[in-house]
Amino acid sequence: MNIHNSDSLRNTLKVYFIMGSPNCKDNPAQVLQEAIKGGITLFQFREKGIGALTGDAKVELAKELQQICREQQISFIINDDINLAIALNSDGVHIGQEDDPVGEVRKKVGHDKIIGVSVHSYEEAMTALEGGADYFGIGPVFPTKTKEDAKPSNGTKLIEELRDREVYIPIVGIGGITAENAGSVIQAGADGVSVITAISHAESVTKAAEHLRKSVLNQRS
Ligand code: 3NM
Repeated sequence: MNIHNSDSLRNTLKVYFIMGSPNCKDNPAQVLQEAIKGGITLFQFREKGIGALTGDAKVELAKELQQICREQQISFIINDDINLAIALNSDGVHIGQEDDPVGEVRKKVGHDKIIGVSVHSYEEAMTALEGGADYFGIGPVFPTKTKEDAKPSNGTKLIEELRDREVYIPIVGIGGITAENAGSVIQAGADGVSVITAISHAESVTKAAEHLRKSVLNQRS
């Protein structure tokens, strides 16, 4: 996307909601609409875990959620599935270390798309940066039960290390983040927070998103 230091991407990353059907108690389209009403700034479709949809059903849900994002002018990012991201012309993709190298993904999706990369060390961060990542996802900051193969939580150490070493790419923290602890993630140097459970499992999705948004916007990084 070539906007590594752009304020527009930093702002877009502030309240970053991720989900797929296994994360929702209600209909995912309704959960997304309520989250948007509460002020999320970006959405990632991540159809993973027990009961995750596959094939046509996954594609149909992705299209439905993308349409909602389009109507509400929220960027729509797809987790891992590069082919789906290309087929749907999504605004971007988020990839992990086990996926194709960033440079390969960049060639496939083009320069106008957002590419987010999960990184767990300074070395992984440098490789992703050289490959053309637009932002990093760093976690798990706090313990999480949502990702089965999540690494042990590591607090905000890597976020602080990257900022200390003058790496200014946009960063979001992920893993166990709530409205209560989001402030510490921003204070550590992140531009935004990515959450699944704190919004998708809330009794009121809209209020949870509002609450998280307030916590993030009230902090100065
Ligand atoms: N990635 P919750 S942790 C999708 O550490 C994901 O890279 C992580 O869910 C990482 O907000 C995680 O419910 C799960 O803790 C985040």
